Amino acid sequence: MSLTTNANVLKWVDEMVALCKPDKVVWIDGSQEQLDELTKEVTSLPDGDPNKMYWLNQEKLPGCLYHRTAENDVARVEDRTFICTKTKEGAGPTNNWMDPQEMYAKLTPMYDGVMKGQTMYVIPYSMGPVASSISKVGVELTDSIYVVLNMNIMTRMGKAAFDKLGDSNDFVRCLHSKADVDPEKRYIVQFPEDNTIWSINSAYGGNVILSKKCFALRIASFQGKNEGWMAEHMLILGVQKPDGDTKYVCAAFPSACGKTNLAMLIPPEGYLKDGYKVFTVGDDIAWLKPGEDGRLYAINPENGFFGVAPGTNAKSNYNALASTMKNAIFTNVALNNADNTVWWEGLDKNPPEDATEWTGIKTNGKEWTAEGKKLAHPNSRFTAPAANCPCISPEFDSAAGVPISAIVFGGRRASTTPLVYQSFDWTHGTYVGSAVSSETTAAAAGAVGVLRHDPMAMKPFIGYNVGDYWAHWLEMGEKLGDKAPKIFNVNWFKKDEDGNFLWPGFGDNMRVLDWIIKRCDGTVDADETAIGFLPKKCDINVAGIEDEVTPEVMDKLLAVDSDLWKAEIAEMRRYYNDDIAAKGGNIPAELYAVLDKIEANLNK
Ligand code: OXD
Ligand code: MN
Repeated sequence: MSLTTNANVLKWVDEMVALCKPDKVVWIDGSQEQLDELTKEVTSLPDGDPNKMYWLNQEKLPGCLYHRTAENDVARVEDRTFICTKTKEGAGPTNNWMDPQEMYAKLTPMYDGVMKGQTMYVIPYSMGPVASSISKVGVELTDSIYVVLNMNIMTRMGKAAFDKLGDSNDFVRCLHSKADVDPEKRYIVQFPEDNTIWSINSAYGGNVILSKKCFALRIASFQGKNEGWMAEHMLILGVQKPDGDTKYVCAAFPSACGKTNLAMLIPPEGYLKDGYKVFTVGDDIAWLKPGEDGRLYAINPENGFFGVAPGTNAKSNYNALASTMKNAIFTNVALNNADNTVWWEGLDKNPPEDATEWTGIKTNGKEWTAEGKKLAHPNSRFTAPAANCPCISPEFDSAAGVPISAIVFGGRRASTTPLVYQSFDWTHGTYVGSAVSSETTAAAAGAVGVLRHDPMAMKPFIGYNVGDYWAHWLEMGEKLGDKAPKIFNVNWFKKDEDGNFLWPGFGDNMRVLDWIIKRCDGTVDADETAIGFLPKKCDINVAGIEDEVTPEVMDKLLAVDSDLWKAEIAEMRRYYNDDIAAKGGNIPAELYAVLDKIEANLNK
């Protein structure tokens, strides 16, 4: 029975049913009974069925499930991801593009009859607290129970989303079919002008939880441009000071730069003693909108974390690990067969002797067969409810969102970029975001240490032309005026001449957040340099780590090497000209002016 009388929803569902031809249509109301029934069905599938999910040890991991995807289906597929706007220019130089009519014509035969013999699940969901005016509704149609159960963790799923929508046509139409999980026919397609997403031939989280990257970043960034708000690949955290005042910060880093760790940071002892607390509002995505008071407010549109498991342990991220201890779904990690729990590289130093590799092969814990000799896939994931997180913010469900004081960009840079600096103003901050880049690590295939541009950490997620996206940033800055958040850049990864990291990172990043917040409060001075405002050496609190971060080390961390920066500016000019402007991106003149200004500063 349908859960809504919304004519737009009913018409679209009818059309998609006529196309996909499922045997049955089930409307997901979000009730526990229905979820229990679906869980029973998916865990009762025979071993070897690719859709099967498994119960884990219900004493140690209550409510937790396990799933393996096909070996060819373990990550997002950027080369098969498209932005289909009417013009190629609309998608711009950072996206794959195809004409929408051509793409519909290509994909329609693939969806024709694809759900014969199967059930179509209709999933209504709200991105963001149901009561928030910043939130938006999506509806995902899928033939996968794994998707339903993931969406239940990652979004506010169920009838309440339809109640929020009412009769409106403002919902994102998401169609997913796992089809044959054929990598040659895998497509992840956004049609921003139609509020539509079509995903086919994948059953892996990032390609099928369509609320996440597809809606909350690609479609939402396009909506934000048209409606005067922003969808960003940013964590949101709150720092509560001893006097009780909480300042909120958003931060955008490319992958493998510790975004989830910063979002869930545990402050160093001295800060804890003084009464500082850090709260997580979000670990991946922020929707930002000016509030009635003219400040910029953020909500986390998601309701859970879809985190990378390897490397997560009680020391690197206690709060993330704690979040996975109940009602979570683990995908492509390894199994410890001795007690039916999970394991991944970096959880501890003791791989289980009786293990099942992520590929499903049982091993003796010594001779592993999977490529790369890892028990868990390097991109194995946990899907965990945000409510499990010990440091979840009391404002997590706030309809108004939280007021943002600072926006922080960062990347992995062995040299050039100092530990932290503040942009001169919003326009310069927009430039700093456009210049986000990171050096590749051994975690990804290909050469190590190669610089990759990843503007605002949004390169794979901007749902329209990157030049227009930068122009939208500038417009937002103009609208916010002197109420705009201050914009900073951080680099936790600077190295000395011998290749050793100079900064301890993890919880000690609190010391940098502390300076950032003091800058927002106007309680600390800074040195004006060619590239922005830098901390005075004595203003980064190193109490407790003086042996490691000596004054000499701090000098290196805060150094601005003029030759390296001239090379950086030259590379940015090349990037703007060759990679963006020459390929159809209109770069706002204001950003070229920033390049000119910094260059002139360096030549002074
Ligand atoms: C993610 C990503 O999974 O950014 O969050 O790739
Ligand atoms: Mn992400």
